[in-house]
Amino acid sequence: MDTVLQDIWAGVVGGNRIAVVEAVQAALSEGVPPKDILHSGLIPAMGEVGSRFERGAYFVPEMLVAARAMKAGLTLLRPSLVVQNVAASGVVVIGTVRGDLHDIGKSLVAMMLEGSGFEVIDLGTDVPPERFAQVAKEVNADVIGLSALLTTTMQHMRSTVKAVEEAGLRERIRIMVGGAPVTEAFAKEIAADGYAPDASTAVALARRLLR
Ligand code: B1M
Repeated sequence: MDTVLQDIWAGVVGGNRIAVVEAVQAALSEGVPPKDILHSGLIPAMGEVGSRFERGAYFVPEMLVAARAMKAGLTLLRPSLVVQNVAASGVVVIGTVRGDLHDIGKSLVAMMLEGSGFEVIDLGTDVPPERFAQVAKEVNADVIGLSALLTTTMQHMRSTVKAVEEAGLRERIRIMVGGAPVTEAFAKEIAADGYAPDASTAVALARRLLR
């Protein structure tokens, strides 16, 4: 691995925000493509943090500082990811479902959608089902994007689909879902319109749903 990418990886795993900011800045000025910084530095580092948590080597505080360091890196990448702005392709209301505080994946998907010309309204984390429906109606959204990182909270995707149905919006608004525990089969089971495993597939899916 490139030294600078290794520094990014180590900075996130070690929860060292300043080291991550410096390494991402160095990578950008060395001309490392933002997608390499993301896919060979930041994202694998969070994977490592997750494995360390799973085997009891890390606890919540370590995950938290790693997440802060990753977010600082993402903030620097944002202008490069949102650079190829084209005409608005549609309106997406996105959020992490009720009870779930994980926001990095969702924010990355939001950033990539914005970079591909979508207008994105990001409702943040722990979003109640009715709020998705209410905002989607207010802004006349084309797509609602739901993210969940916990096997427990992914169940709230089902109640969100239901809330959108109950608000009388289901015919008009497409719903896409994603997040580590979510699968294509689960998306089908809850009657969502599509599932994407990562941020770039999410962009392709949103485009397809609008066609
Ligand atoms: Co949490 N956590 N966490 N955590 N955390 C996981 C998810 C976990 C897998 C760790 C582990 O055990 N290996 C585990 C879940 C187990 C399970 O349910 N199966 C877990 C747990 C257990 C918990 C707590 C319960 C821990 C506790 O308190 N005991 C707790 C729950 C809090 C809550 O939400 N109520 C908790 C808390 C936290 C922190 C707050 C400390 C922190 C989050 C900080 C933040 O987000 N601001 C945190 C973190 C950082 C993680 C890990 C390490 C990293 C998540 C991440 O940011 N990944 C995670 C382990 C892991 O994922 N390996 C873990 C990087 C990100 C780019 O990937 O989010 O998957 P991801 O997003 C991807 C795709 O999934 C997809 O595209 C993204 C980009 O490619 N995608 C979509 C995501 N949303 C999409 C939406 C789409 C389409 C694609 O369409 C709309």
